[in-house]
Amino acid sequence: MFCHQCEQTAKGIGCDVSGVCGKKPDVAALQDNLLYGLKGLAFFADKARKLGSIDKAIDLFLLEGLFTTVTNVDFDPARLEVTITKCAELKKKAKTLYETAFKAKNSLDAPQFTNGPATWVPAADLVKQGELYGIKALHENQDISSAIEILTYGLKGMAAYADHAQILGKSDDEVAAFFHRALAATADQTLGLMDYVGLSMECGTQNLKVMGLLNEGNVEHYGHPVPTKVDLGTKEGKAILVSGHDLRMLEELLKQTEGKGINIYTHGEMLPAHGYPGLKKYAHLAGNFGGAWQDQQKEFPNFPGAIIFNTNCIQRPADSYTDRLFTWGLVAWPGIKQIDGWDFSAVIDKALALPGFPDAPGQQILVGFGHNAVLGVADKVIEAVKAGAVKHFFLVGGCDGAKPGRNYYTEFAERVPKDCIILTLACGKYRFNKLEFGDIGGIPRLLDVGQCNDAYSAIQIASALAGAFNCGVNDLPLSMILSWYEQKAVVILLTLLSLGIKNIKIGPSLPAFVSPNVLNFLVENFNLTPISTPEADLKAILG
Ligand code: FSO
Ligand code: SF4
Repeated sequence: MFCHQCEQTAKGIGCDVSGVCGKKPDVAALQDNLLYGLKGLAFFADKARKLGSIDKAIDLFLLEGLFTTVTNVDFDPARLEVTITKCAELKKKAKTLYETAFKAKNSLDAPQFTNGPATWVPAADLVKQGELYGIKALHENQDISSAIEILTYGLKGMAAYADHAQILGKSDDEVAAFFHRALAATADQTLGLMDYVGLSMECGTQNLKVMGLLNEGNVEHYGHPVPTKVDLGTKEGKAILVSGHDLRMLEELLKQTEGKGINIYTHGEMLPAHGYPGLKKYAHLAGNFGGAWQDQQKEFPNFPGAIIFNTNCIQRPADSYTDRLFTWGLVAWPGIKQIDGWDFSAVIDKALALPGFPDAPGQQILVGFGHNAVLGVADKVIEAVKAGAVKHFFLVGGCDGAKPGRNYYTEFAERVPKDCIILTLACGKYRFNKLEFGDIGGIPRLLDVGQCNDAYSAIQIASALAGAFNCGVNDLPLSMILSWYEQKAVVILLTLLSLGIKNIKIGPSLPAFVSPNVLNFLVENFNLTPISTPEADLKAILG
């Protein structure tokens, strides 16, 4: 195996014996095989679509297939084999759609393709077959290979958001067309470096649309987030912990547990759920438990109820809680019970059989500062900037992770001068969201914008501020200090770059899949730089 798609990759180079995430070589090979099959599917789906032949099942499967290969999602070889088989069926369907549409248009048989993913069919030994399709076989040119990887990881990240959006009934045909065209392009040996750079920028643009769709879906279902205090303590009663990102799944669980004496706690990236009126109305949405995803093995043994993951980031479960752990959607771990569909009675029964929590009030933290809430007090914010009470805004956010070096973000937030406001989002906020930051004239100094996909909200806030000050986003007193871990962070970075946002600082380390020349390109065109020390970076920003 060889994988370096995430930040914690072994030695900063690549996982080649086993994944630091827990991905075993057979699972890595199956994921590589699936990705290659998806390229074949995209190849024909793209051609069929260009001839007017569209199939919704193919569009959906492409998203789910890509999301399956995101870090910390699917570790189950048996499930991956089923997914690969489905990929083969749909690829065959896409080929037929293309050939039929071609013949109808040209009164000729469609040309046959004799190499590349177009010819992919699953072999008897899927693991062995997958070993042929690793990233080392992508392209002989290191820079082109790097650019293909950037695009691929961007597509994987966008697929995760597009999947959440479609669960809420939101999809877009232009986005589906881009997925097919861009994924097919990753195997097109006629393309060059700048083609992939262009496609990566387009991926960023499409992802803004996808995050917008997801935001729209969330807001239509649950209302705009409002500032809300979240309890970090516990309430007496049985308990279920929900980890992941999917609000719709949480809503369904809240409905099914109403009146059963079960309290629902959020974990990790589910924390922003508390700010949505349509979710906070459930009195048994009791609070938030634990820190970011990488602490689950330490914290879950102390949760006396059932635990369910609806997306990444799942880690290898410790034995002490495997019997009360469940997965839903695309997340899978071998031997862990999977909830297929929307019936959570197995999780509820498990929670009822476990002791639950006593009453133990704790600290409260504030969430719910999406763009609607922040822009609702825009006048106050603009006034404070004009009066010199607010000197600078920092967006300090992104993913958290286990590797050392992430204390930078805690220290950075602590050192931000008292006349500056910190916007945060995604799981990286757990590095500092329990600290006291106070306020500036009633505006909290720490504003939790939401989940990673709420980068959409942060972009809306930045654009509105730029509008109010009649300048570009790059001219605002705003600096972005981002932390990355997996492929959703990659696509968010592509979105920011596609908007022309410069001077972003990124850490804790640079992606291993970015070649030196591609990195130079990013530095020269966007002044994208690695973090250094909180003192030096703050000094460089504030002067
Ligand atoms: Fe974190 Fe995991 Fe939300 Fe990621 S929980 S690391 S970028 O999945 O998506 O921020
Ligand atoms: Fe390694 Fe990350 Fe790949 Fe897992 S996803 S195998 S940790 S690079």
